[in-house]
Amino acid sequence: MALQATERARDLEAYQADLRAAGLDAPWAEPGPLIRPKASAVQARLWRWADIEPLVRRSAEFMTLGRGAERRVLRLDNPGVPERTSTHTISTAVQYILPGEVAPAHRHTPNAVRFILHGHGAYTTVEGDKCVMEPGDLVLTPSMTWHDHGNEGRAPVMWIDGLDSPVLRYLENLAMDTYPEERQPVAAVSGVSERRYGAPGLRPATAESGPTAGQLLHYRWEVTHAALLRQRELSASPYDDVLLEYVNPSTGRSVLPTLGCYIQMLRPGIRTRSHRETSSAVYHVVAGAGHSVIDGVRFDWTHGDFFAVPPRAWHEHANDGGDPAILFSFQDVPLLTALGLYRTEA
Ligand code: GTQ
Ligand code: FE2
Repeated sequence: MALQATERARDLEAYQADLRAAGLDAPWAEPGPLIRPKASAVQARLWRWADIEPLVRRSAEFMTLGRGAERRVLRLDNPGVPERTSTHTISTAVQYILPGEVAPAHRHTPNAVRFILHGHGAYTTVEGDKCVMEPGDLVLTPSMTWHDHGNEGRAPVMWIDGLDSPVLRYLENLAMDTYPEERQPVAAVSGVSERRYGAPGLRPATAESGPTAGQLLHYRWEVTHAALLRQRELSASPYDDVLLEYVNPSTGRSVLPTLGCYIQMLRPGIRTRSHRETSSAVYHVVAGAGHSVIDGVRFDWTHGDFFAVPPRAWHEHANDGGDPAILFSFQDVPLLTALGLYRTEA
């Protein structure tokens, strides 16, 4: 009997060697179910603005913008996630641009979003449409749209970049082109997308063509902030309090196919109920202070901080101050939804 068992084991080893040589694998040879649940590599974590800001400012001592070093960015690195991204689907960075500097024109397959933090007079030109950005504004550079940035103000400008580059990497379609000139030519009138699509409840009735047709590229802080404040006395979500999604005004869909952008107000004293989602998120604290409990761990946050919520992690938020707390977030909800995989659990 024992001899037979060892013989069988030896035969199986030989069989598996034959499988490997033939480029095959027998999952039934390993114990356990065929589809094994895998814990998320994404960690719940907090990045403090008090740590980030001085390091962002110091980065200018070590790098000069130009060809080969095109963006002065520091990425929010989630330990455990390969390729140093903030979640497995979302790459987040803080970008810093000094007065007079130009970040040269290029385009790439990842979709990107910017949320402006500090400084005045910087612009992003998207397909010739110059968007002059102010703090709190959101600017889109959809996949394969040409874009360049510059700072025409008198002080440094900082913003957040959110990209779906991990998704493009996974899909093995990460690609980038450089524009022949440092900057794109700009249209005679700036802020074209905002002029066409920026009025609530109105959209052009005649179809446009071109790479950014039908899209609002620039969402202004005044509009966003007013929309939040108008809901101060209204009933809201028990899980998120007042939560708004930035949408494409032509379609009502998420601003990008993979990444949704959200703005949220936690009213003073609010403590939300815990829930979890199949999606992941990166939050930025625009105003106020409070805390979130993510999978049982409490993270206290204040103005400027960032935190990541892994997929399926229980999370709840609380505003501990006397003023509204405002959170901006990138979430991969649209991607999960498109795949029929978006779920929530209370
Ligand atoms: O500003 O175009 O953080 O292309 C990463 C890649 C920013 C940008 C990033 C980019 C950009
Ligand atoms: Fe870019």
